[in-house]
Amino acid sequence: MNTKLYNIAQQFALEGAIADIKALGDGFINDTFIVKTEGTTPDYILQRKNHIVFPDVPAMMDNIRRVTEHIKAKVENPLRDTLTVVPTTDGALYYKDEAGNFWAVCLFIENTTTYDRADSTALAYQGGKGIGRFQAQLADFTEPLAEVIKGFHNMRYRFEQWDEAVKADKAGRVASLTEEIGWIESRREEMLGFWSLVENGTIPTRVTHNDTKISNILFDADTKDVLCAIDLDTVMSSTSLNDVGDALRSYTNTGAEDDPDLEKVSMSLDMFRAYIEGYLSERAATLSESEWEWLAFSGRFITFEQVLRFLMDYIDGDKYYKIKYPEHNLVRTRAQYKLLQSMEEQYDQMVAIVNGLK
Ligand code: GN1
Ligand code: MG
Repeated sequence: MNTKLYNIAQQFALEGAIADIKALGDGFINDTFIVKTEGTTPDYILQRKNHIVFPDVPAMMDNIRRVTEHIKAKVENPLRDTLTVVPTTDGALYYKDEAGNFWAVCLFIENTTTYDRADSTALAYQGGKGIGRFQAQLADFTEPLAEVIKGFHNMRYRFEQWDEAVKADKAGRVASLTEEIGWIESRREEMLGFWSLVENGTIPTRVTHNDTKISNILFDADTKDVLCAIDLDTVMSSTSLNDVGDALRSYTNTGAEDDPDLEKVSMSLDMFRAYIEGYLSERAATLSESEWEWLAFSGRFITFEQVLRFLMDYIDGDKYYKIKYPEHNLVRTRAQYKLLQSMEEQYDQMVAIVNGLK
């Protein structure tokens, strides 16, 4: 066992003796480990929170604590139906090590599964239901939440960052990206047009998850029913459409997010219908007219944003997302763009499905 990790885990108020610590999952931002304990005591998730991406980890952990406590008060099984933050032995929500890294722990929820890809419409339905329920549970959470990443899904702010990145051309890659940059520029007006509806309040702002890809959702291992949303780092005020859009980007893709084979990438209308049906099973009664109207578009919006973010990181010299090989962010950009095009081609059908469910 890695003694450094062991010493960090020991800072937290864990039940039982640590038996093993292993790396877990494939997050793009944080480093995640599972801490196994001996015997029947619970296991734990230990994370090094990326403090470059999240400049105020204490505020982020406080968001997570308040939101999970709010949910716990409403559910049947508070230790299973949402995350449980485990404090340090001093009662803090995080531990800062000597190197300045921030660490946090939550309870590992037994007998659960995660997926990288939706392999059935039943799973997509469950995923939609899970996020719909999450938003419904937090509909009466009225305390302000810290904005943990400035302008996270704010398209106007994203375009400011984009303009700076293209101008600075830090990695000297802009000249080779004429076509890809054109993909962004040709949609600038349309995407900002949508965002202005959020800015002027036509589309309401609520407490949302903001990172709803399938791997951030926990399912029951036996029933395959959705259990809860995990990775609550980006819980903030936003439009609930962003949660739907980011999930559609993930669940409806017939290929991988970073598929090098673009033939495999497209949007599945069946998955789209299933996700939306699941979401509406929890949210149909409380959606505003404007949310209904832009529900299908949300998939295009967040997929576009992801094309922009991957390409911007490639232009910046790969500073934000973890990459597995040098061109990874460019491969991601192209695969997400293929998905965006597929959504654009099928947009009339997406709208018809939403209208049929109204
Ligand atoms: C990151 O943290 P993770 O791997 O769940 C990113 C999301 C992106 C996603 C792309 C804080 O999610 O916004 O959509 O990668 N999270 C952050 O897969 O930037
Ligand atoms: Mg995350």
